[in-house]
Amino acid sequence: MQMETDIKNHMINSFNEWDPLEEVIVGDMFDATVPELDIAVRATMPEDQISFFAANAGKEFPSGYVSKASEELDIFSETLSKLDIVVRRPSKIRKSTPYSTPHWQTPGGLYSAMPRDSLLVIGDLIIEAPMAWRSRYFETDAFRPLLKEYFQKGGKWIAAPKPQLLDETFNPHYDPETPYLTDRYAVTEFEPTFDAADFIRCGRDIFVQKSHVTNDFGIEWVRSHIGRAYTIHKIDHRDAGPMHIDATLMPLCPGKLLIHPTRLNTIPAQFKNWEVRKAPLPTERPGHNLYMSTSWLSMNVLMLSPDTVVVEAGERNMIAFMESWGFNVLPVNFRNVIRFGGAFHCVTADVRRRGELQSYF
Ligand code: DAV
Repeated sequence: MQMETDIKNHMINSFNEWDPLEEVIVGDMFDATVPELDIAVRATMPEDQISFFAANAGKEFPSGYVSKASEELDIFSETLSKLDIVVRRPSKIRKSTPYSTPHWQTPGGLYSAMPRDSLLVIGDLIIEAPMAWRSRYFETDAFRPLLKEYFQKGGKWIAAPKPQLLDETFNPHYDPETPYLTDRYAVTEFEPTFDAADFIRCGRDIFVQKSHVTNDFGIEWVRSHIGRAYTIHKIDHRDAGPMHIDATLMPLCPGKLLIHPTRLNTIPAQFKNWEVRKAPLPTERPGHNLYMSTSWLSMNVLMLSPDTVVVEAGERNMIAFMESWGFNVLPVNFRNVIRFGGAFHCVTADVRRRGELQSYF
């Protein structure tokens, strides 16, 4: 009994993507800076944005877009607060400062907008991810005050081995079309790298995709650190430019799995008794440039509970789809945030949900 009480009182307690949300970190856009166009960035960014990255590395993103996205993030945060969800924000640390290691230098960082990428929350543990982009080397700094506080209040906190990100980490001959067949990803197996957003949690089962930022070494590192209570399953995808699983495979609640219509080669066997539906087409937004993603961010939703989902207000198909699947939809305007590569799942790290470790399969 004593143990159960302890678990319920943990500051960090988040085993899946849907238990009722109690506390969440929401990212911010402070000093968002265009990242250096290194090999791993090149491999994952939209083709029509490559010249923008090449010309603007280390400079600020167009400030009008940044301030509009900031406003949307603030409104989203207030909306969650009004629902009695505790919202925490990163501290304001400059991103436009050049930095170097003994081996390389870069004109600056990126942003603190997407804690889903840098912080992997599993149960009562937060893991700082060893991210492959040199521009994201210090990204967790802005979250350190929160991480220290969570630790002091009983959470567990570790950082994966800091990668060196030497040239050996990257494969200039990565396969831009079928890396899932040739196994030629932008990151080599020189050292463990992963972005937390390549993992998605369903209690005792965690799904991961190998990608241009997450290698097998990184996946094995996570496996060896989270213990026997969990099983990690590598998904069989056919994404030409994979980076992050959360616009490909989105478990919404026990029994309901949302998938991208074409990116999965096979649906993981664990879901055989779940209802699996393909995401509807995203809203077309002519002239609305997305610097860092496809429009499939329409799938990048956040569950507030097993029956309530946050969807981008302009995604009419997705809203209707979710309603007809039995969910309550909270529409939130995020049209400017999505320019920067993420929607509601990406901009959050759900540190506490009301629930316990279970098996759903
Ligand atoms: O469709 O560009 C976005 C994933 C965001 N974490 C895409 C994938």
